Amino acid sequence: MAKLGLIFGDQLNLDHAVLAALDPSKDRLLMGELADEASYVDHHIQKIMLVFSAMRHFARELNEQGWRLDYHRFAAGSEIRSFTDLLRAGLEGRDIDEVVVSWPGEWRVLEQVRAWERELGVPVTVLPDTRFLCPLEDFEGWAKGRKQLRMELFYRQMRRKTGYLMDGDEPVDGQWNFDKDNRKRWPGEPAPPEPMHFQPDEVVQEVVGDLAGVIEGFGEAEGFDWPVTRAQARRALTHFIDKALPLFGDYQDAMHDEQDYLFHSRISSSLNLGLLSVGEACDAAESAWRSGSAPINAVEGFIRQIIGWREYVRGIYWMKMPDYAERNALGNDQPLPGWYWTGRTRMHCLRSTIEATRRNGYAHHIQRLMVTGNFALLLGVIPKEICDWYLAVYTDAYDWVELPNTLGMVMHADDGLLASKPYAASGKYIDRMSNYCKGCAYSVKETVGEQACPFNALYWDFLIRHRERFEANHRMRMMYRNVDRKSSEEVEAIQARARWIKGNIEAV
Ligand code: FAD
Ligand code: DLZ
Ligand code: SF4
Repeated sequence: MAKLGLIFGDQLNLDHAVLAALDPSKDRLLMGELADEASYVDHHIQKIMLVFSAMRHFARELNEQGWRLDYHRFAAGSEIRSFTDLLRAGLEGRDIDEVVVSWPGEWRVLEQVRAWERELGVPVTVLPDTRFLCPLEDFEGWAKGRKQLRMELFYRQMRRKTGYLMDGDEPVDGQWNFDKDNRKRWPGEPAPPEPMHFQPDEVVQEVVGDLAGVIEGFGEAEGFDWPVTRAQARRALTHFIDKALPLFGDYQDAMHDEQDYLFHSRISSSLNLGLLSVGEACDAAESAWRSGSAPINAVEGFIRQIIGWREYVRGIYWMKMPDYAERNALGNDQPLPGWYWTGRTRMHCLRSTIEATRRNGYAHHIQRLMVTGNFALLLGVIPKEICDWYLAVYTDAYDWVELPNTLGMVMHADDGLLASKPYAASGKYIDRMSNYCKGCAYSVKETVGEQACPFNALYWDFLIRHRERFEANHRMRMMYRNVDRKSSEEVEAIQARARWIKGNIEAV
């Protein structure tokens, strides 16, 4: 009798609970490129190329380490479409007494796993996912009994637990958070470093061949340069730490229409596939600070994103699913504009961000939050539609991280569980943090009239529409004071402009 370990396509780490639990001399492993996984949303083509290529490389590594692995390659028309099909085929004709997996990255997949014992008649063990620092039970323990689940408090606990940037029980340099130093507009210099590009190797090219004519996906395949192996991911991390980390903090919130990455790390796809560990990313950043090659605002900001936000959103996801995905606290009813998929809008900030997303399968955090996200919030897009868009268009997108960021942080559809106030902003914010408005057909200074920046009327209309819900929020008091300064004629004109934008959204 033997065990069968199924390795999910985003858990490509050798420090894997399934590998630790199995014996390569008698147990077997199973992996599969699956039509259902490649099509549950209209993924960016680079995401599918990345996941399949990284899976094939990892399979090679497992073989080299002596594991007996059955690997199902993607084939159009294959009857093996889902994880359940894959497992059924893997069990056939074999004497398997236990299936072992590690906790998957999506509720949808966990539901399949939970049905296996009944459907396939085999005991199934689900082990923890070793790619995260905070076990799910620990997150629940932290959350229990708290009225508010503020990220900042969770983050401080994670700093204490991991020891990152700690001096005994106190944060180094006397502060937990240097965010106020991290809001500079990028003035055009210093030039950001070229990110490390990885030419598609023979494995990527083979995947491209297998997908040709079968899966088109969103976006462009041309220009694919993502790390597909652990060695490449480590080189990309080192490159970031040496070249970009020192200014990561200063320009963390900046945007520019000719700079797709500025000083961001581009490591999310590698972290989320298991090619890089959270520990090695944070160790490298802390070492840079200790050796004096990167300042504290950059290093603290970077570590906060990883041991703070990343672990926190995962905890929220698993604690609140499956109901979380259905939430629509603001009662949104607008469909997602079609140009989110094409970039064909006259609004330069949105066009530029969406075109870069089509080109790269990437946008950095502030573009996701304050451009594509903010517009969907102000317009009142149905949460499920905008969540599916975010889940599709980035190479780093998986439900556990995409959903809380979109539904919670951006859309406030969880009624403030994740963010104490909505990140609603007018065009003024975008103008302050980018050069987009200079190249735009609209005027950021105007609120009504044909040439007025659509963000402006939608922003005031959003505040007016949701007054009852938000006016008592002390963080929004100033916003409502500004609403109150508007005359009734101004309010009417704003609402008329907002109605026009909604009615003509495809032409905006
Ligand atoms: P950097 O800016 O260099 O940050 C370093 C790392 O911190 C990232 O690689 C990432 O692992 C982590 N991080 C930063 N912010 C967050 C965050 N809010 N939540 C979780 N991790 C964070 N990130 C994803 O990995 N997958 C997603 O599907 C995803 N969807 C998002 C959707 C929306 C609407 C928003 C606002 C944010 C989303 N994020 C998502 C978070 C963040 O935008 C990306 O992690 C980041 O842009 C990735 O680029 P980077 O590696 O250059 O990040
Ligand atoms: C995102 C993705 C894609 C595109 N394809 C596969 C696949 O073919 N096989 C696989 O095992 N995983 C894939 N994934 C990741 C899954 O959708 C899912 O997010 C994780 O497997 C859950 O841990
Ligand atoms: Fe975007 Fe408005 Fe600026 Fe145009 S004017 S780039 S729509 S914020």
